[in-house]
Amino acid sequence: MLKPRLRSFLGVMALAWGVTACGSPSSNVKKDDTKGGAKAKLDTEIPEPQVGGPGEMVKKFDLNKDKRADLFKVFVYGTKNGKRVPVLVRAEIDLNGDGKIDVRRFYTDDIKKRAEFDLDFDGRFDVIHFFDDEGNLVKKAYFMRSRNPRRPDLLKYYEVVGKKKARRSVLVRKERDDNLDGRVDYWEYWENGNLDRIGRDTDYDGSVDVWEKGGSSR
Ligand SMILES: [Ca+2]
Ligand SMILES: [Ca+2]
Ligand SMILES: [Ca+2]
Repeated sequence: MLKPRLRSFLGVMALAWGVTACGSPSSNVKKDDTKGGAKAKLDTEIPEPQVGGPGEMVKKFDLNKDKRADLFKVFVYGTKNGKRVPVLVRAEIDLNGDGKIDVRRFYTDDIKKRAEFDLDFDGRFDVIHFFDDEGNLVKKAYFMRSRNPRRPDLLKYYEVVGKKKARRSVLVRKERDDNLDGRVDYWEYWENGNLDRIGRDTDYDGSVDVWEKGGSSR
């Protein structure tokens, strides 16, 4: 059985993905729906996340209907077809309702360019996804062990294949920095969904010492 908190978290995640994936951001702007009615009872023990900065407008959404905002859409004014309109630049989500943001998605010209995830809810972002100009995933950077934001301990690279609606991102390479010295020491090369070969830099001088044949089907 799923715990209620986890169920709520999964619900918010599913809803958040649906809402933030919708077309034109300005058409999705709704009134703040967190005010609640007579029955509204705010959990004052945990403050809502503080989202937005100077020049930014924040629209709040309560996706799991617990009377606390969990999705925050951030807009700045831009120009579209000669008109001054709010433009979506960021969506921030508190998945587990602890008052801290766990997912941030960044947009340029309505296309998502980057997404950051705090997978273990400790307030530190652990994974960053990067997208190309069409919003296709091209890279993931993991900071599971590394505390240095410039030095991910794992990178995954993707190639975008297929046309139009069939476009998808396929894993082609993994690079790992096992000894956390900022230099890759483990490589995986993937072809057609299969691990083709592995390279290891066993003396950590930056170049591969041992090649192994892949063979895994995943
Ligand atoms: Ca949170
Ligand atoms: Ca974390
Ligand atoms: Ca290394």
